[in-house]
Amino acid sequence: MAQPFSRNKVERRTFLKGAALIGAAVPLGGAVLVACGTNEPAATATRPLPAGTIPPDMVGHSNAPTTAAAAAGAPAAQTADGMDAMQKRVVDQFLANTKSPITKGKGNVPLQPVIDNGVKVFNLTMDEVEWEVSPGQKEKGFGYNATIPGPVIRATEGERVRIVVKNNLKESSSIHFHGLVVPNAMDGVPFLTQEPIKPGATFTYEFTLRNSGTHMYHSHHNAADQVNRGLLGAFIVDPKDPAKYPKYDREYIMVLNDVALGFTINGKGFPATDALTAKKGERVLIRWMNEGMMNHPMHLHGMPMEVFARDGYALPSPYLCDTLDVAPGNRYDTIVEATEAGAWAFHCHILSHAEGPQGMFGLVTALIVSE
Ligand SMILES: [Cu+2]
Repeated sequence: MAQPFSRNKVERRTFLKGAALIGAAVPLGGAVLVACGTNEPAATATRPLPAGTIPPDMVGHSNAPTTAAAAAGAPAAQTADGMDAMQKRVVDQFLANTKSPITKGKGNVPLQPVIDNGVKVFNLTMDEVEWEVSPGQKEKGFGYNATIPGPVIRATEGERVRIVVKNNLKESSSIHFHGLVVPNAMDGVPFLTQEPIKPGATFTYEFTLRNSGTHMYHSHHNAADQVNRGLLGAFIVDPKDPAKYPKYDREYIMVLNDVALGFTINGKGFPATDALTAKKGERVLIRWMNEGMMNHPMHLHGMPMEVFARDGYALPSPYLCDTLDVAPGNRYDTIVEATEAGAWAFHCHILSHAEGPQGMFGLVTALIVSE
């Protein structure tokens, strides 16, 4: 297939337009991406970046401009063509990722409970894990059941749940159920409500789900390191009466994080982030949660988001926006009506979390709407 745009005059807007042309074909046919040459494996070796190319606030943050483009021997960014080639390369990788994963490891997998006397029992472990954040970028992470984010815990308002967790780490930990109304002893704060869960030990949490909504679970021990490294996950409580929740056709959970593993959505940095896909006319539910240490104003091109719940509580007046600032600890429930076909960039608008000389990275994905 011909290049949909000139390589000599590529700028960001053109890239995205090109991505839209390619992306629109993605759900329909198989050969498009191969023709774009995106199937080559990413090299694992990293090369030093040209001096001065790392945004100041990204120094020490490992996933920013160390894109696979730089790693795989793409031209350095000293020239316009060199910079453009690197930027194209990561977009091509992202589009290839919509066909088959370009990194190992996947988080947010639904966790099937075991039923014990009417109680839904969820079994978790806390593990050290080598986590591939973006192609070739492997980090020392911590994960529940060895994934980042941990598995999705999901149940219905009014149900009783038991979470049994074994600590396989070399340090103590605990789990806090962020947003859930629980008995104090189940709140997961070491020395305030429980003893820390020591290495090798198992702890059991049990409570009845009193409030529905988009919630989270995460470590509350050495949290700036443990949560940042990946001890986090989504805890979704569906309302007892489904009529109380807006109708939707597809659902996505978007867990934001930063610093230790770089800027990530669901444990991956662009180009390894999963695209959101929809058919034109569908209502796409997106559940946002920020487990990181910075605000992330998430911006969708092309269509607005309707925000109808914050922290699991229905808003009295839902509102439309195209940029939603998700602060650490916040959750938002939003619906996008997929009225516009194409591949629409969806990214944090603190631009040093999203795009540099080597191309887009970190908190970037796309909503790909097919006809
Ligand atoms: Cu951000």
